[in-house]
Amino acid sequence: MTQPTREDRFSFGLWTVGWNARDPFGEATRPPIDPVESVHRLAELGAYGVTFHDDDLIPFGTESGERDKIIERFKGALEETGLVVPMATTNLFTHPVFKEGALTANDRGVRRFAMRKVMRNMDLAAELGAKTYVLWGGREGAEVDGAKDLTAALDRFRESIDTLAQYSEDRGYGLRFALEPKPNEPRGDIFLPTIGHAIAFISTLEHADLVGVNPEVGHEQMAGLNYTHGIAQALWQGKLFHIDLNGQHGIKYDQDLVFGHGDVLSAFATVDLLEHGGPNGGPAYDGPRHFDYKPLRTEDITGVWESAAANMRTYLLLKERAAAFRADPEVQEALADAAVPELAQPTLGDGSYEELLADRSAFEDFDADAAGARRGGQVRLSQLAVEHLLGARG
Ligand code: GLT
Ligand code: MN
Ligand code: MN
Repeated sequence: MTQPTREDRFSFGLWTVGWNARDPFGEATRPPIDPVESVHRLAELGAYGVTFHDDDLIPFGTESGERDKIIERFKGALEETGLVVPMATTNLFTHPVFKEGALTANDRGVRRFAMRKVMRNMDLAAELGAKTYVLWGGREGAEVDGAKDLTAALDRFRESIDTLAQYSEDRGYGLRFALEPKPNEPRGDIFLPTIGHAIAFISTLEHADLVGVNPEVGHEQMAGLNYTHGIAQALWQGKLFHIDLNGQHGIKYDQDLVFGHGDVLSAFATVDLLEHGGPNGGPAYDGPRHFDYKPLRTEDITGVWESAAANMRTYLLLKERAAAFRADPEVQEALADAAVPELAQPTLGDGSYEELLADRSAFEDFDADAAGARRGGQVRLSQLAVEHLLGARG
């Protein structure tokens, strides 16, 4: 059960295993990996999909004849291995041209270039069968508030995303777009910093139905937020179009650790939600389980593939533990004791406040002190989760 198969729908970005470990303080510690090699290794390890930025596959500035050859070779690797491309994205952050922003740069020429760069890679994404197009606006933001017209930036963001969605529709690509929030890094402050900001922004779009979110574990945790709560809201609003799983230890730089190698209790809750929906059976996620992590800089190439395998194995272990947790009669009893199932019951009796006003037991005769003194039962539930996670039960 902890051996990944295609049915588990695990996918990886080329930029994850392919990261050569250059960081702001030091040189690369590993040689680059040929994307074709990554496709083969990921397939052997049991992944079903590979994702990429345009520049991960085709280095920035490659002339078109060479570009075609690279694409053909990549397609060959996909055919040989059966790996699919469920998602693609654009690098709008590495080249100096994007230092002040891409789709929201002050410089209109940069914005127009950024838009064309996205459109060109959407053509390739559609050709390779991708269903989701991720937009991570790492350079969309500012360090100096006075250097950016903040509301105009949101206008330009909206204009770009609506245009890209229209382009996908007109070309029959059928792509759905997933905005990836992040609070900061590389910009001092990034626009649409959290899941909540992104979902609120999406509601203003002309093509709101085609746009959702791609929340990353570490990005929400960098903002001190509860990732599982965030994706639950995205699911509830039908906006969880894609997901970036990884690990993070609290509020600090973006660690991009292996999934579960940060806040493991939170990872347990995340897998439980993704696999089972809420305890009262809310919607579960049916998209790819995509890992966006970085193999530690200390590792050599062996460590790279070990870490890729670790993401999948950790997910499957947590899935197993979450299923055991749900199936445990004592957990069922503890859930009932903590009144968890009761929340699924509407607050109103017949849907009107008239019934509520007429019900003396709801207010006049309600014993608030008794309700306030009621047993919580939550510690027991928490301990049962910890014990399942530690393999101490079933
Ligand atoms: C970049 C970022 C990730 C995004 C990628 C998509 S690129 O590595 O740190 O979180 O998902 O553009
Ligand atoms: Mn990250
Ligand atoms: Mn990500």
